[in-house]
Amino acid sequence: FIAHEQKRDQHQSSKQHGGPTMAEKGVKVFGMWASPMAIRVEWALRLKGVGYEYVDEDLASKSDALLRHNPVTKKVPVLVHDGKPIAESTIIVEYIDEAWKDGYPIMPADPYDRAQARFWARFADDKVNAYALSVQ
Ligand SMILES: N[C@@H](CCC(=O)N[C@@H](CS)C(=O)NCC(=O)O)C(=O)O
Repeated sequence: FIAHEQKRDQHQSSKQHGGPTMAEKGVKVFGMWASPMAIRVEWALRLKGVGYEYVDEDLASKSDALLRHNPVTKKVPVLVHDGKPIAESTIIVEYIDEAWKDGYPIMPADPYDRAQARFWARFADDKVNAYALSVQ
């Protein structure tokens, strides 16, 4: 099964970014090149200097691995860390910030500033979603 998944991932144009260390070994991002939400996750990993494997999904024909890791919304991005999947870009970014605490801080330290950061992230998402609906 693992061999099959590796083959499938290679087929889905999987690339390694950055130099992996012990803790980063199992970091994988399922994204789509034009997805701002997936790019958000890649930026967070790059800010932290975390090496990761990237799997570019064809959203018209999603991989079994994506559907298995995110059976609820079936959307990208999905971060898989040591075999454990996380969906939703803002939740993933906060996870990355907490999991790699020693790297570049992404969220502000102050609770009020954190609330503001979450407000603007959601505001931007709502705008992107409204635009996406209007062009469908
Ligand atoms: N709220 C989600 C939105 C993710 C999202 O909309 N992903 C799109 C690509 S930008 C997707 O996977 N679309 C495929 C589908 O809806 O089936 C997040 O922030 O992660």
